[in-house]
Amino acid sequence: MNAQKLKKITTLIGVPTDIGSGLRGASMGPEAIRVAGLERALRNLGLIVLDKGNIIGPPNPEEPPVGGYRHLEATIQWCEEVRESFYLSLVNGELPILLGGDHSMAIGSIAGIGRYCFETGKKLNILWLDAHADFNTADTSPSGNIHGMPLAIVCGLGHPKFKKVLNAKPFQSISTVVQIGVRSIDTLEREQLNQYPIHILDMRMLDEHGMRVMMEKALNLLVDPGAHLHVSLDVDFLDADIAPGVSTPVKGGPSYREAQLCMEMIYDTGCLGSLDIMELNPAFDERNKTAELTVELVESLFGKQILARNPLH
Ligand SMILES: [Mn+2]
Repeated sequence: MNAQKLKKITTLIGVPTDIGSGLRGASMGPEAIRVAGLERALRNLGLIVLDKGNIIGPPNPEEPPVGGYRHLEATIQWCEEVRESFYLSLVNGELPILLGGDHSMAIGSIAGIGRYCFETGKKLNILWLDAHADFNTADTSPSGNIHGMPLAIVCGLGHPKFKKVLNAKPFQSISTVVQIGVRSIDTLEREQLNQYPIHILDMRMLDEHGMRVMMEKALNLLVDPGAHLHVSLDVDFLDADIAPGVSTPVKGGPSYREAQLCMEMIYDTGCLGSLDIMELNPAFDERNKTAELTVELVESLFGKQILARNPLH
């Protein structure tokens, strides 16, 4: 239990776009999370919170795919802005939190983290919490929506133009990737995923062994003093019944308590280095309840506990 190692200054970076999604609305995510009280919640935990406002990028052109990708150029423009903000925040010794925005923007955050890791000689370990594997490329994606592709792209697959976004070669820094909560994978995506050394702890494994055992396994792989730990949280990780405010809900996900345990166990490691909060879609939410639930989870991720725990137990 080394939670005191967590950085004290967090930076909120709003990325209001749904350019990588098949449905509109995630562009309203950053404001919904702010309205749900994220900044106040983090301050109450003793953190210094710098809200940098929103990144500005091109509007959603709502065009069909070209060469298997929808909105490739505009997505790259957004991701380059995200990359710069994330990199700067890390160089300043802060813990950046991306307020998405659809999940394609994780290409930008991970590009920034990758550059920071490359320059500081750290390994980059990623925990990807999501109902989907996000490992499509143009060859495997049924839709061309880039929010189904970010993990494949940061692993070096996808259109060559993404190499420009990933100028610091984060895939050279990426050491370990663990996915938890996966319950929806496209057929060709599965074949592509099987060729990469990604640890997938899917819902079947969660059902059989429980969240505690799965998180112990994940954190054993991810926690390393010489590594930066990035958590990419897609809100559709959560069961669709408790988190309706997403573009692509999938039933049969982690419950409220399972998700809380997941967050608390990450906090206990003291190793969280950066966070994406992705795919919150207020257009599908009910009175902002998914945003409020997300804030509660992030509180646990930053140390809110029911009781102060004795580290020996
Ligand atoms: Mn996702």
